[in-house]
Amino acid sequence: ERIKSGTAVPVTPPPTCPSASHRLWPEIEQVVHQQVAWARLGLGDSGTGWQLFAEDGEMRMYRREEEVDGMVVDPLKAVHIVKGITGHEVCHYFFSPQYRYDWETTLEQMTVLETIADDSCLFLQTHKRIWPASQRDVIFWSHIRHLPNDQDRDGPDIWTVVNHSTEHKDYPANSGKCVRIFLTVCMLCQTRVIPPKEGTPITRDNISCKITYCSVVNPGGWAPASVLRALYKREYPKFLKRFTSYVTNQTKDKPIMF
Ligand code: 6CM
Repeated sequence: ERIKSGTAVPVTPPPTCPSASHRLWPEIEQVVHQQVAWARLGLGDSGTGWQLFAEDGEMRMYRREEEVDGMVVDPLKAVHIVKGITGHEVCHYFFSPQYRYDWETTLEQMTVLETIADDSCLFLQTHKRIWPASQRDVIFWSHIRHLPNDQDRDGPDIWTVVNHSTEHKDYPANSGKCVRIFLTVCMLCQTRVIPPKEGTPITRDNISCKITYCSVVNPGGWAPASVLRALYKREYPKFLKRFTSYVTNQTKDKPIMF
C-alpha cells in the first residue's frame, strides 16, 4: 500500500550488521578495518623487512623479529594459493566452532563463551602445554565478514575472519594454571575464477583461493625466545597446510560456496 505524503514513517534504519549493538562492536569494526588494510598490503613491493622462514609449494611464510619487554612478538605474514576452494569456504571452516578440533592441533579445550551474532563469537581456548613453559589460554572475539568488491569490477570479493584478544569478567587472566596469551589474527581470502568454456558450469577446477594469514601473538609471560621461534617455525606451516587440506577435503564433494 502506498504511503500518503505527510504520513509518519519509522526513520530508524535497520542495523547494518547483526552484531552492531554489542558492547564489543566498535572495537570489532576498528580492528577488522585495520587488519584487512594490513593484510591487503601484502609484503609491500620489495618485501622489505620480512624474513622468509618457510616455503612449501605455493605457500610462503614471513616474519619480522620483534620483542616487547623481552618477549617475542614476531609479526607473521603468510601467503598461500590453494586450488579448488573459495574464500567463503576457507573462512567458514576457520570461523565455525564445530570444526575447530578437526584442524587445530595445539588446542586442548575450546569453549564458546558467547555467540554475539551469526558472524561474531567469543571464545575461550586452552592450548597444549609446551615444555618448559606454562600452559597458555586465550580469550578472543572472532568475526567473519564478506567485503563485496564494489570498486573494481574485475577484482575479487574478499572474505575475512579476524580474531582479537579481549577480556571477560568471569575468566580473569593468569588466575589458574594458565598464562594468558594475547593475539590478533587475520585470515583474508580472495577467490579467483578462471572462466570455463562458454556454456559450461564453473567447477572446482576453475577456482583458486589466495589466502593471506597475518598473526601477532604475545605469549603473555616468560617463554624462551629460541624455543618460541622454533615452535612458530614448526607450527605455523603445519597449521596452514593442515587447515587448507582440511577445507579441500571437506568441500570436494559439496557444491561450491561462493
Ligand atoms: O589462528 C589459528 N588459530 C585460531 C583458532 O584456534 C586462533 C587461535 C590461535 C591461538 C594460537 C596459540 C598458539 C600457541 C602459542 C603458544 C605460545 C606459548 C608457548 C610457549 C612455548 C615456549 O587464532 C592458528 C594458530 C596456529 C599457531 C601455530
